[in-house]
Order: sequence, then C-alpha cells, then structure tokens
Amino acid sequence: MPVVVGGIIPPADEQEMLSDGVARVYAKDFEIRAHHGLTSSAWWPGATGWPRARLVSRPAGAAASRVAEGAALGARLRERDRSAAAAALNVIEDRSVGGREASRALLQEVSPRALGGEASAHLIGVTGPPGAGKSSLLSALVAMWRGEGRTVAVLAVDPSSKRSGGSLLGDRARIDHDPNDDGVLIRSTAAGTRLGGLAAPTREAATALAPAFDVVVIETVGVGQSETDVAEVADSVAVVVQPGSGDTLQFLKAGIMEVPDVLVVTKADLGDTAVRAARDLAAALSALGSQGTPVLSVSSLAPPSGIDELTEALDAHRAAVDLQVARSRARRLTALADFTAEHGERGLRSLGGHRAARRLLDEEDGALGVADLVAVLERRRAGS
Ligand SMILES: Nc1nc2c(ncn2[C@@H]2O[C@H](COP(=O)(O)OP(=O)(O)O)[C@@H](O)[C@H]2O)c(=O)[nH]1
Ligand SMILES: [Mg+2]
Repeated sequence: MPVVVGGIIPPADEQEMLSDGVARVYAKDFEIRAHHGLTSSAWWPGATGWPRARLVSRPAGAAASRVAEGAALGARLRERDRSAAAAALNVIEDRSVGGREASRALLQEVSPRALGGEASAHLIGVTGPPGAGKSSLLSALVAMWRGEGRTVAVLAVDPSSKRSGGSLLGDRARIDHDPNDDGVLIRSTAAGTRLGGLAAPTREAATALAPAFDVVVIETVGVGQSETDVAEVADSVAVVVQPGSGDTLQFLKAGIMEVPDVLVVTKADLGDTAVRAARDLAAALSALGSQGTPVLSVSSLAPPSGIDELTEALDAHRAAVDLQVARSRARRLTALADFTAEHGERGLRSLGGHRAARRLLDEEDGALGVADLVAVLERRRAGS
C-alpha cells in the first residue's frame, strides 16, 4: 500500500496525489496523534510552509514511464531541441509526486554535469513595480534579440497565482511576439509560496530552458525583495522603473534594495521627467559607490529607443561574470533555502547551523544540480 510520510499535504495537492495512486491523504488538521501516538510537532518539527511529501512506496509502472518521459525531454533540451520546451514546462509545473519525480529526472539531464559545463543561455532577471513597463520593454527586447538571431524564452512570474496551472490573465498577455516564431517562448508561471526566493517551478523552468535558448528571461513584479529573489537564478538583473517613482530612490538609499546590475528607466518618450529620473538614480548609485552600474533610459513604444544600449549593457554585464562560480554559488544557496524550507531551522541545526551547511556544500562538486545538493544535506542530516 502506498504510504506518504514526511509532511503536511496542501489540500490543493490532494486530488493529484490520489490520482498518482496514493491510497489516502491526511489533511492538515488530521489528528495524527490518534493514529500514531505522535504529537503534530513530533510529526513535523519546525515545519515552515508546505513541505514536500515523500512517497515511500507506490505502483511502479506509470511512474517509471513518467520519469522516462521527463528524462527524454531533458535530453532533448540538452541537444537544444526547443520543440521539447513546452512539454518540459508542463512536467515541471506538475507538482504532484509523480510530476516531481519526472522533473527531477528532467533536470538531471540538463545539470552542468550532464551538459559538461554551465548552460549557455544568458539568464536575465527583469523586475520592477507593476505598470513600470516591463512587459512592453520585453516586447521590444524580444524583437531586438530575434533580429540578432538569438532565441528567447520569457518566464513571466504571475503574482496573482500561488499555484501552478492557475495563472490568471492580467499581467501576462502583454509581451508582443510572433506566435509562429519557434525561436520565442513566452510562459506565465506561478509565484509560489517560498519565502525569500523564487518558486521552485520558476527556477526549475529557467534551468531546464537554459541549454536550449540563447536568452532566458524571468520577469517578476516588485521592488525591494524581488530583485534579490531573481538574483538567485539570473546572471544579470535589470530593475525597471518608470519616471517619477521615488520609491526606488528611497529603497536604494535605505539599502532595502540591492544595487541592480542594470537600472532601466522606462517611458523616455515622456521627456523631462524621464531624463530627471535617470539622472537622480545615477546620482544615488554614485553616492552608494556604484558608479559602474549603468542607468539607461528607454522607450518601448514605437519607435523604441535605448533598446540596443540595453542589450549591450546586459551583454557587457554577462561577459564580466564568472559564470561557473556565480551559478554554482547560486545553486548552493538555493539548495540551502530548499533544505531549510523542508526541514526547518531545526533541520539546519542538525547540520551544525547555516555556516556549517554552507561549508558542507562548498566541498561538493560545483557542477551538482540543486536536487543533488539538497540530497547531500539530507544524507548528512540522516547520518547525524
Ligand atoms: N509612454 C510610454 N508608455 C509606456 C512605455 N512602456 C510601457 N508603457 C505603458 O505603461 C503601462 C504599463 O506597461 P506594462 O508593460 O504592462 O508594465 P508592467 O506592468 O511593468 O509589465 C502600459 O499602459 C504601457 O502602454 C513607454 O516606453 N512609454
Ligand atoms: Mg507585465
């Protein structure tokens, strides 16, 4: 009989688990003590958020074929077969137990180890408050990149949806592109719930697409926390603001917002206010000792302006990054955050604390993927 151990199941996942062959899903308020003689805190010490469930045993056939399908899609992406992208994203967005096993197999196929190095795409984070002009800017950027022959995937994080599959219309349909052009993929992905980071499906989607596209963009909404979140996966982060948005200036000065790699002021066609905004932001960055950070003024409305300067600034930033170092560091931080989300502070303490866990990961091969790194921590925890 299939048995689930290890966590509280979000009610929304129940149906999927049942269709995966799980015999019974105990809901959050289920009185565990009555059945197991355990208190819920003993059952889940230090639980934060919705942890992953672990299936101990279940029917083999269907699951095995989904894992094989995931691996095959990953192998196709590794060979830069973009026609596998949409199906691969479906696998990644399927957060059922079977779906996650298939995603894990898929991601193994695109890990730096399988690729023989880091994925070639430029991973770009585009973030900024709603209405700043991110989607319009991306329409112009996509057109520019396609004109240069670069293939582009855009993952637009939809803050209105907490779960994959349920992305709401609203913010997403605004990136203009030719639907018949197979060099462009635009996808809206759910915001998810992990505190202080991008949702796993978004990170995993970017990782999966990175070998197959020249540019992979993650568009997120917000200013303050969100650019640190997207920095978790992006090689380069562009923060997008519109003229007259004093918030960004205040956030930068107060240190709430980390200095972006590129700062973009939109709506240059508005004239004076746009010029002034760009000047004020450049002055603020200068005062913070970040004179090197480009501040670019762009207009996304026809005729667009400043878009080529922006692509050049992004390329220049990427060229200056030691990709292997930056990405393996990002994978380690992500693994640590994932482990902590699953096992809580107490799990972290069992490894000797945050710094000890970091050291443990630093000893590992830099080419390991996030799931392998989490497994390293979990093995150590089990052995401690
Ligand atoms: N004047 C002007 N308006 C713009 C420009 N870019 C975007 N907008 C407008 O600003 C609004 C928000 O744009 P959108 O791209 O959806 O912003 P997002 O919420 O950051 O994705 C829309 O009404 C756009 O037409 C621009 O360069 N100039
Ligand atoms: Mg938008």
